[in-house]
Amino acid sequence: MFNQTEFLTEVPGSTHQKLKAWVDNIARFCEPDLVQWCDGSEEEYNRTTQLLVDKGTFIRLDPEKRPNSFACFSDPSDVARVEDRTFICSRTRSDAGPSNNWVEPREMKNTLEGLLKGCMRGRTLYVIPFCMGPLGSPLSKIGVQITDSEYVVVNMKIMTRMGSKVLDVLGEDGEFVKCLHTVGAPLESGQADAKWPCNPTTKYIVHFPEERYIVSYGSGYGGNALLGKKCFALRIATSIAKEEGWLAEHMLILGVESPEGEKTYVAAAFPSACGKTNFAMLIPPDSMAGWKVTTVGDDIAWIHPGEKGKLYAINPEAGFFGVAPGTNTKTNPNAMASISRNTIFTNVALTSDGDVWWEGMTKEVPAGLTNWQGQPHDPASGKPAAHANSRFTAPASQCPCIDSEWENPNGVPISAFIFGGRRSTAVPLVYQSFNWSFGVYLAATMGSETTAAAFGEIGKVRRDPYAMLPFLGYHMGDYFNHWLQFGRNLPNAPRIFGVNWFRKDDQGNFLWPGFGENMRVLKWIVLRVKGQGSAVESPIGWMPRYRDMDWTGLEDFTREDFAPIMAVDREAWKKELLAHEELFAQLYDKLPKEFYFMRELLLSSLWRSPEQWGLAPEQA
Ligand code: TSX
Ligand code: MN
Repeated sequence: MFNQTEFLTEVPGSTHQKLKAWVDNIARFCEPDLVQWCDGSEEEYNRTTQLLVDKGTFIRLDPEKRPNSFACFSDPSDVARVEDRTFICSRTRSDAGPSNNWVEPREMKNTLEGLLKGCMRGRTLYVIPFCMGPLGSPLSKIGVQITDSEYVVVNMKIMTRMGSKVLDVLGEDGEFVKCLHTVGAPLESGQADAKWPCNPTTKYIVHFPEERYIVSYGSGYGGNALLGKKCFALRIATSIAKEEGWLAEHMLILGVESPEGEKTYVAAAFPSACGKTNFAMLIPPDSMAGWKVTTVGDDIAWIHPGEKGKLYAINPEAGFFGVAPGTNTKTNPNAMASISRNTIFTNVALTSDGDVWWEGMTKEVPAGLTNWQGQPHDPASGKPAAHANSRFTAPASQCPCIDSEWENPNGVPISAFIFGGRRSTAVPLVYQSFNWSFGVYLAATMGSETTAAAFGEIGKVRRDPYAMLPFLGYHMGDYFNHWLQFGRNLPNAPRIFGVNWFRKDDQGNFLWPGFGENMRVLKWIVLRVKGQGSAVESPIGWMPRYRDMDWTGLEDFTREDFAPIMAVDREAWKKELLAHEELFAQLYDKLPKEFYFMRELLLSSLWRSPEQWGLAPEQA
C-alpha cells in the first residue's frame, strides 16, 4: 500500500509545496500501490518501455530494421478521441458555447470523484512534469500530468520536454496546469492486468478552464490520454490565450526558403484527412531549384504578438503523433525518415520480420501480416490490417527537414496564415482574403468533405471553423471575436489565404497534382506577403492568374487546366454563402456582427463576371 511518509520524503528535487500537496491528495484518493516521479531520463525511458514489453503491451520491433522502436495494439473500444465524452466545464454553459458539451463544474466533480476513488489500485501513479514549448522560453507553459499508464509516460517523453528539468524551471511556486489521467481500470489483489487497460464503458475527458484543470478517465489512447496535446495545448491554452491576448491554434508551422536564402514562415490550419503533416514536411519539385521547406511543427502553434507588431510562433510539442495510413516514401519521405527509429507505433500492423506496415505504406500487401487486433491478417476480408487511426509517436528532432529555429525560445515570425479544407467543388486552389476581417470570415466558415463514416455521411461538407471545432475551450463566437480584436491591435498583420488541394472535375478526378507541387502555391503566397506577387481581384479575394504562378517543370499543366481549379462559380457560391448562414445561426448569440455584413458583401460581389475580375481563361 501507498505510504504517505515515504512519498513525502521521496520527492526528488521538488520544493513546490502546492504541487506536492496536489500529488499527495490525488495519491490518497486514487490509492495507487506506488508513486513515481518521472525524471525524463533515457534510463527511465528504457526501463519503462521494457516494463511495457514485459507486460505484453509493447512488442519490440526488429532492432536492425527499426532500432529502439515498439508497437502496441489498443483495446478495440479505445482507438480514437471521444468527442461525445469530451466536456468543457466552465462556470456557465454559455462560456462553453453550443459546440462543446457542458456540465456544471460541481456536478461534474461529483461524478468524477465517484469514479476516481480507488481508481489506481494495483497500479503505479506516475507524476510527469512537462513543458509545452522549449524549456525556459517565455512563451512556454508547464503542466504536470498524473497518470497510471506507462504508455502515457513514454509517449509524453517523446511528445513533450519532460522530467526533472521541468521541476527546476517550475521552482518553488511556478504556475502549472494540473492534468489528472487514469485508465479507469483498478486491479483487485491478484488480478492479472490487461495488455491495454482502459474502461470500455465509461470515458470522460473533462476540462475546467477557469481552474486550468484537466481530468481524463477511462481511455489510454492519444488525445484522450496524452493531456499535453489537445487538452492542454489547445483547449486549456485557448482559454488562457483569450485572457492573455495571444492565439493557441490547431496549425502547422513551416518555413519557406527562397533560392536567395530568404526565409518566410507561415502557419496553416487544415481539418483532418487533408494531409497536414505532409504539407508541413513538403518537398518541392526538383524543377523549383533552390526552394526549400522546413518544419517547425505539424499540429499546434502558440502565436504571440512581439517586436514591431509582428507575430511569433512556437510549436509547443516536441514530437509528432501522426496518422500512419497513407504515409509512404512518396507522400511524405520526411515523415518516413522521422519514424525510422526511437518510435512508438499504435494500432499499425506487424510484418512477419518484426517491422510495421499500414495501408498505403507500399502498393503490395506483405504476406504474413498481423493485424492491429493481433490476429493474422486476411487480405480477402476487406478489413484493413492497420486501424485507420493508427499512429506513430516520433521525436521531431529526427525529422530531416526540421527547421533550424524550431526550438528558438522567442519563436519564429509568422508572415501568413493558410486555411485549407477538402472540397471537391466551389473552393479554388488558392485565394487571398481582402483583409484581416475577411480572413477571419474565411477561416470561420471553412469546411471539409468527410472521408470517414465516423463523421456522418461521406462527402458532406462538415463546417470546422479554424479546424478548431473539437479543440476550443470556450464559445466559438467569442473565439471569432478574439481573432477580430487580435487583428485590430496588429499594425502589420499576417496576410490570410485559403487553399484547396482537392477540387475535382465532373468525372471525379482530382484537378490538382498536390503534394510537392503545392510548393507553387506556397511560392505565390510568399511573394504576395513580400509585396512582389501579382494577382487579380475576384469576388472572394485576390487570386493568381496562370501567369502569376511558377510553372517551371510543370508545363504540362496548362492555362486550360488552371481555369477550372480557379473558377469562382456564382451558383455554387450562392449555395456556399447560404451554408455559412446555417453555421452562423448556431452561434447567433455571440457571432460578430461583422460576419453578416461580410456575407452580404461577398454575395453582392458575385454579380461581377470573371471577365471583370480578369480571370477568364483567355485573360489568364
Ligand atoms: O497530403 C496530401 N496533400 C498535401 C501534401 C503536401 N494529400 C493526401 C491527403 C490524404 C491525407 C493529397 N491528396 C494531396 C495533397 O496535396 N492532394 C491529394 C489528391 C491527389 C491524390 C492522388 C493524386 C493526386 C492528387 N495522384 C496522382 O496525381 C498520381
Ligand atoms: Mn491535429
